[in-house]
Amino acid sequence: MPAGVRRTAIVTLVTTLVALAATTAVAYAGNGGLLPGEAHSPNAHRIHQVYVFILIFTGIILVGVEGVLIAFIIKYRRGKRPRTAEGPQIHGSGRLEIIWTVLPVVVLAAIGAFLLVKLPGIANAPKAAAADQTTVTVEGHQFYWLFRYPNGAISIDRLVAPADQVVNEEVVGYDYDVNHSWWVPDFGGKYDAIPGHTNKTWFKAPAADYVARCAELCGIQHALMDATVHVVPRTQYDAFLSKRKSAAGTYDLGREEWTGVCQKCHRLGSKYIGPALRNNSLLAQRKGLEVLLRNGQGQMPPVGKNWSGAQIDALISYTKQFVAKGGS
Ligand code: HEC
Ligand SMILES: [Cu+2]
Repeated sequence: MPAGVRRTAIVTLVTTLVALAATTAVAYAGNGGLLPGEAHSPNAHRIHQVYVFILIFTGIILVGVEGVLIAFIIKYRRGKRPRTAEGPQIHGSGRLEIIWTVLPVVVLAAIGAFLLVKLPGIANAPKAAAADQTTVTVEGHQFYWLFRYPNGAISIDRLVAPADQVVNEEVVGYDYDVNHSWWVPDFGGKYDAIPGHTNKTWFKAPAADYVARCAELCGIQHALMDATVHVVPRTQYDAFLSKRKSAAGTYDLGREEWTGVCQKCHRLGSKYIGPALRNNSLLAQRKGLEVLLRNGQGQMPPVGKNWSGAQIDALISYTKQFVAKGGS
């Protein structure tokens, strides 16, 4: 090999190895390392098991194929043979052909069988008494998550849920909005919030706060479209539900609507995505505000198109404080 070519080969090899090592180190350092973060729900555990199972095969295949490739590159390098020398012409090898046909079939069958065993436990919630089941509707909107509970209570950007019980989620979106994707990494997969189809999933998690994200680039404030899943003991969950139906709960909802919906684009004192809102009389005007929220205006999406009258009342009960008495 001429010295120039050899130098290029060595530099390429070293650069590749350094890049590989650096990428592996970064992958190891972040979140769950090579694994997809932590699992805190039975379905997420099963997804992990499938992930690891497949990782073992793909790992062995990667090392095997790359190992043979490198070994062959070294063993069969040209060396001192002339450039024009022909290699030996080999036709067929019964044993090799059988091995490379049967082995992949066996590997794929093993992965397929393992998946079929695990899949029902990922898709379907375990059977539980009706009293121990909760179903929450998860609505994706620009740029907030809205949760509807069985008693009609509503919260925004913070899903409260009972600990260690099955919580069914029905993820929906609207045709006047864009697509979103509900993702709680600790609970496993991503579920599209799209119009015309309800995506169902579930979790059963110990008491803690879990991070949720919109996993679909959905517009200018997509990065702020995150939420918390606040899992608490059942008694606390029940207390939250009944409080939401009280006057104090209405005010709480109004505050969540302001911080979770309006503040994604508005500030009181300065222009942000939308205009500054302090002393904007609409914040205390039931009719005018309703028209704005249901229809949007210019660059402002119709963020409250499917809100009930009570939801709009809740917002005003909170935002009227930003309008000076007798002011503009
Ligand atoms: C996605 C960003 C976004 C969100 C979310 C948003 N707005 Fe707006 N808003 C805007 C923009 C942009 C405008 C300017 C609209 C225009 O061009 O006329 C605006 C305008 C307004 C105005 C001024 C209307 C006028 O003519 O004076 C009010 C009041 C308002 N928004 C209230 C709200 C409230 C209340 C919420 C929460 C429920 C909210 N907005 C949520 C972007 C947003
Ligand atoms: Cu989104």
